[in-house]
Amino acid sequence: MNQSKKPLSHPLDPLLRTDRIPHIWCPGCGIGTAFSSCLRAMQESGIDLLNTVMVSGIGCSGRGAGYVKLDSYHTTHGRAIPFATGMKLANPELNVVIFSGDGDLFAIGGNHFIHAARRNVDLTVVCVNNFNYGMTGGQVAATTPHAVKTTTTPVGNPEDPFNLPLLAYAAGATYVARWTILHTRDLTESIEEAILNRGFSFVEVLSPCPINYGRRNKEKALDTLKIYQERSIIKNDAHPTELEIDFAKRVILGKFLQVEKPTCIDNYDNTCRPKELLEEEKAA
Ligand SMILES: Cc1ncc(C[n+]2csc(CCOP(=O)(O)OP(=O)(O)O)c2C)c(N)n1
Ligand code: SF4
Repeated sequence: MNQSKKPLSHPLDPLLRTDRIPHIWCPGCGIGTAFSSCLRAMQESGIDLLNTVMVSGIGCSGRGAGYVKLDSYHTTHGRAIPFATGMKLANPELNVVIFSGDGDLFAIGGNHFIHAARRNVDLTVVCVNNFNYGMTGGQVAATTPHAVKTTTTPVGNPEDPFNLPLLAYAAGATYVARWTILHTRDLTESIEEAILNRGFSFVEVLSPCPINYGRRNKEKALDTLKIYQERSIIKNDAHPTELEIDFAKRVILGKFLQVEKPTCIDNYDNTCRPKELLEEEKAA
């Protein structure tokens, strides 16, 4: 390297642990793009970043927490949401953003997801959905499309995947959106809205894993982006029951839901008694 040249900088450097770069993500992987959108959204939302925490589970996506220069926690596989819930309940002033993979959040961590949504815990969940367990070699996930090949379904997945926005909606989330890593502006704006939304907020990000998913299905990273470009339809307010992903036909993207509801903390006082009981006691 020419020593007289200043090292290249990036606008997100202040939010990155640059000493940990180069990152582990493979060439063509979409996680870096999803991660940049998430960091930009955190920056642009105007929240106090010194009072903001990022939490991830384990997986390639889960590495996000290790690269962000904020308070951050790289928790065990599947446990990002209960960890984040504990932090939020202990310190309601914290902004808590979860950045993790579909395997982490919806397979081993699936139960935590539905209950945090049901309780309307004020968290923002950004899920990188690459349709498989990328880090461990490309096993089938709860999001793998029907008939797709993975290491554990070598002749094709016999099962049907979750429709994640429908699951979030049915469980009680108050903000639900889906974008791809090709739609970076919409994605960034959506994550920003999700961060500012009071309540359980969910943003699904469709993202290529060319190494473990694409390779087995003869789909290079650019092929995946082309599919995102040609088959995605933006339909804000679409009903979550319409949102099954069918890459051969169409994939609906957009912001599907934003509603106001009391959060978990609104419903309890700090002794964990329902607010109604307190009011009755005060009135007595
Ligand atoms: C309790 C436990 N079970 C299994 C694993 C192995 N493991 C690590 S990452 C992972 C899956 C990651 O998939 P996903 O969350 O979709 O993230 P990606 O790597 O695709 O970004 C698994 C099964 C583990 N680390 N801990
Ligand atoms: S294995 Fe897949 S998800 Fe993991 S970094 Fe590589 S391309 Fe990305």
